[in-house]
Amino acid sequence: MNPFFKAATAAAVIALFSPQTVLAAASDYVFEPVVAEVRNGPGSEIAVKLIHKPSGKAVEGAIIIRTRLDMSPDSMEAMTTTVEPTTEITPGIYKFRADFTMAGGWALKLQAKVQGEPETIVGTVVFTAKK
Ligand SMILES: [Cu+2]
Repeated sequence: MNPFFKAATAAAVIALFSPQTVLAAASDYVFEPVVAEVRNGPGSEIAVKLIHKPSGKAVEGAIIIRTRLDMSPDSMEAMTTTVEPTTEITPGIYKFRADFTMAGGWALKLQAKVQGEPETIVGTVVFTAKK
């Protein structure tokens, strides 16, 4: 194999497996709060929208595969609480019931699958729980 061809092949392989190539598609999606200020206390309703950034459209039918709710915005990452999806269906909006245990900033960390997108969508939405 001549050296030039060898280098070109190596470059093509790097391009194929580069993490940036993979991230480009998943990063087309962003989670946003429907309302960022929420009620502090158990059973508080919170909701997020999933937006496909290039089109600006809400994404329907995403499957939320993982959630974590913690107080990392207030430097209390170890403080977590339960968060459960509700059965209520509004297209493009994903609703949860959260048991807030403290007023302040809470981060809802999400992983989701979207049809036609092989990569897992990862996002963080910050809510402020108020009395
Ligand atoms: Cu806390």
